[in-house]
Order: sequence, then structure tokens, then C-alpha cells
Amino acid sequence: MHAHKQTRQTIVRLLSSMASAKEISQYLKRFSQLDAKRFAVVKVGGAVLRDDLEALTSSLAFLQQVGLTPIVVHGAGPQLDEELASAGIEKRTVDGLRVTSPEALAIVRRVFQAQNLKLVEALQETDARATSVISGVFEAEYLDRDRLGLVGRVSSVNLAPIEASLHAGSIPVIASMGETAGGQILNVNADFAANELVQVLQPYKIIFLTGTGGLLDAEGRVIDSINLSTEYDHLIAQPWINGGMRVKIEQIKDLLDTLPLTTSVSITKPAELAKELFTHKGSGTLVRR
Ligand code: X2W
Repeated sequence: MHAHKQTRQTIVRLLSSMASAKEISQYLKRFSQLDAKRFAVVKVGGAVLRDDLEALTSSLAFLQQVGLTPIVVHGAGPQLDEELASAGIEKRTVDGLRVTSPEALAIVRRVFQAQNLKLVEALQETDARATSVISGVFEAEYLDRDRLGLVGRVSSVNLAPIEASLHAGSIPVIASMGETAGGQILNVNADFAANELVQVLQPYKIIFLTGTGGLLDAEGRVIDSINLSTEYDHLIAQPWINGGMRVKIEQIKDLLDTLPLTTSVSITKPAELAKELFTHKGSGTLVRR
């Protein structure tokens, strides 16, 4: 509790050194005027839950303290790697997606649930209101049953659990698993799930929280901003862009192509979430088209 208070003070100090009170309150006013559903979708990678939970909970709790409720979708990639390995299940991916057998799915469900509750409980320990949403949001179809097994693509989004949570001023914390019309649970990539949610909600802010805090250039420095309409072909052709990053950029491009031209995506780290939201300078990488 004490640690959290300190982190909050650090955020406030950080913010006031980055921006004037006028600047911060402009953003705050703009966000507060939005319909609660349209403020922000925040995607949290499993690596962030593992390595940066305290900064994450402080940053999310801080938003709630100033009256804003983000919608959180999380993954659990590294935790799944670990748990499946200790169960002796070998990792196989196709185009970055995990081939999921019935045996693996049982572990996927357990790990997603554990990670979801870990974040919800950490938030509640910092006196934030948060609601665990492990199922009921993403209706899914088999993506490619022969090649991937029990892996889904989202076919529709049910907003009811999210709306109920927002209505209570509680942060919905959503696991990225899906369910078919026939009731079969499927493993869904968390970036894909976040993208589907974004397309339905069209939020003002779309934020991906990662361990690296942004997209990195050849020297490993965070790239400030990317304008896809002028830089995409050039960027994708760079030899130093690794597979994971290429997929991420392609996914963000596909997402932005479906959204209004003014929409942007930010990739940052938990400790800099407030800076991204409340300052002109922002933090991490801003992707526009
Ligand atoms: C992902 C779900 C977890 C995820 C997986 O099994 O790893 C598929 O690949 P991160 O931490 O956000 O990467 N699902 C089908 O996406 O977690």
C-alpha cells in the first residue's frame, strides 16, 4: 500500500516535470467528456504481468483515481511457455500463433485464469476497483483447426460484461480466450483480441503495454513515432526489423486501416502510461497512418 502511494507520487512528480498543469488538465478534460466505453483500450502483454506488475497496477489505479476507467485486455504468452514446458508439451507456432492441443488447452485455461486474477487482485490491493472477465466477451471461430488445433479468431464481441463493469466504475480486466457458439473454449492471441475489441468500441486511445516500451530501431532505441502512410514500406524492408516486430507493425496497420484517419496507436510501458495520456510529448512509439 505504501509502495503504491510512493509510485503514485512519482507519477505525479514525473508528470509535472514533463508538462504544465494546464496541459495535463486539457487532456483530463477531453478524456472525461468521452463516453466511458470510448476512453481507452489497453492491451497488456504477459511479459508485463510477469516483470512490471507494480508499475502497471499503479498506473491503472492512478487513472481510476482521476475518474477514468480503461478497458484492459491481457495475454499470458511467457507464462504459457513456462507452464506448457513444465508439463512436457513442446512449443509449436504457426505464423506466431500457438498450436493448441486439447491437453494444452487445459493448461492455457488455467494459466489465463491465474494471470487474470493476479492482475485483478493486485489492482484491488492498491484500492482500485477491477472486475475479472475471463469469459463471455469474445465469441470465436476455429482459425485453422487442422494446422492450429484449438485456436480461435474473434467472430463477435459481447460488450455486456464490459459495460456492467464500466457502469460500476470498475476496470474490466479481460482474458483473451474465446468461445465458439457450441461452447468450445479456444486460445486467442491477445493482440488479435484487443484489435477486435478496438474495432467494436472505436476508443479514443489504443495502448499496447510491452516490456520494451515501444518499437525499437536498429540500435535498440525506442522509435518516437511512425507514420505508416509514408514510412511503412521502408520500415518493413529494414533488415533489422525482427519477425515479432514486423507482425506487430502489420497488425497495427491492418487495425488502423479500419479506423478513422485521426486514430493512432501508442506502444509504451506501464510506468509511462500517464505520460503518454496526459502530455503532448507522450511516451513510447506513436503509430499513425
Ligand atoms: C496466445 C495467447 C497469449 C498471448 C498464446 O498462446 O501465447 C495464441 O498464440 P501475449 O503475452 O500477449 O503474447 N495465443 C493463439 O497472446 O499473450
